[in-house]
Amino acid sequence: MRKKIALIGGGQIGQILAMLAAQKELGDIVILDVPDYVNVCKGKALDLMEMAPHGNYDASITATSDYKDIAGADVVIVTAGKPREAGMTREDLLNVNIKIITEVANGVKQYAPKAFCIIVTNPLDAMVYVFHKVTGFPKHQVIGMAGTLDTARWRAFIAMELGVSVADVAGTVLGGHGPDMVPLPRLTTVGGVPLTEIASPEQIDRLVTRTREAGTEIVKLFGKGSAFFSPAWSAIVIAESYLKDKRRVLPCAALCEGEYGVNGLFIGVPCLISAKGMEKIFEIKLTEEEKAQFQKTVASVTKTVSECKI
Ligand code: A3D
Repeated sequence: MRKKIALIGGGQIGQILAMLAAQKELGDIVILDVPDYVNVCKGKALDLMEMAPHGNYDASITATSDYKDIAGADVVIVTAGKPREAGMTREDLLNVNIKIITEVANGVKQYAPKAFCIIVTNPLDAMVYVFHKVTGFPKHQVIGMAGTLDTARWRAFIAMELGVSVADVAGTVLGGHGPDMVPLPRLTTVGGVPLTEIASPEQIDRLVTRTREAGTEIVKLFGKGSAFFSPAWSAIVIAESYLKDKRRVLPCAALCEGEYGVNGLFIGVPCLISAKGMEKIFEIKLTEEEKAQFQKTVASVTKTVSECKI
């Protein structure tokens, strides 16, 4: 029997998620959205079914506004919410999206209590916290997608700056999904060569800043709405690692209980994603400077989470 993937939210990211999940034949796909938008989602689902003969995939793709239809889903990816728009901070979205995520969490808890849940809605670190609180799911079952995207951006910018293949750039970005996230130049390599040996300090500073501001750079270009291709791919990479037990090590917002000196907070850390879900958090020995940066991002996430009053 095919796996089942429930996409909560069929907007910009949701539609790309559906396309990628279908192309990768990850399973049958159900898109859930609000009643006002469900016909558009039904149209997207039908369009994707009609793409299948050329896309060479077998999958059932449907849309609904009824949580009953996500029953038994293996993976749930949540993009339901309002996107950040120009001039709007992630924190502005907080109150609107808390309400949405609470409703989503209750629906998922009732109909797909065993699903591995990947949260994408912003402000990410707070929304994954709220989802986890409301569902009460074990920590291995709930993850926030942010570091996977932030790291993709970091790698992409390095490849663009140095004129090298992105396939050879390895690195990681820790912390919250905000302007004080922590790219780690010290641990980034290009074909095994340390980044710090082939890029100047000025170049590295520029790359760090661009990565931290990457979401905003796209929001400014769009004028309305936020990035969708790269966030969708990033969530699919996590889902695929779970469904195929690929055991990828990906930076995700995971519930830390002592790791990195953090307690009871979801924050971006390197995670082993296996058939068990978020199987393990890897700890990195940080330098004093990196620790200070990490504490700053933890303080930001703590502030946002405390504003959730949950
Ligand atoms: P958008 O195209 O607006 O899609 C959101 C969808 O959610 C819409 O189709 C809405 O109708 C739907 N929706 C709203 N309320 C509900 C509800 N109660 N139940 C079900 N569906 C609902 O946005 P998008 O796809 O561009 O972005 C989705 C979210 O991802 C936003 O919160 C973005 O800020 C966030 N985002 C996160 C990242 C990260 O890296 C974490 C990156 C980019 C975007």
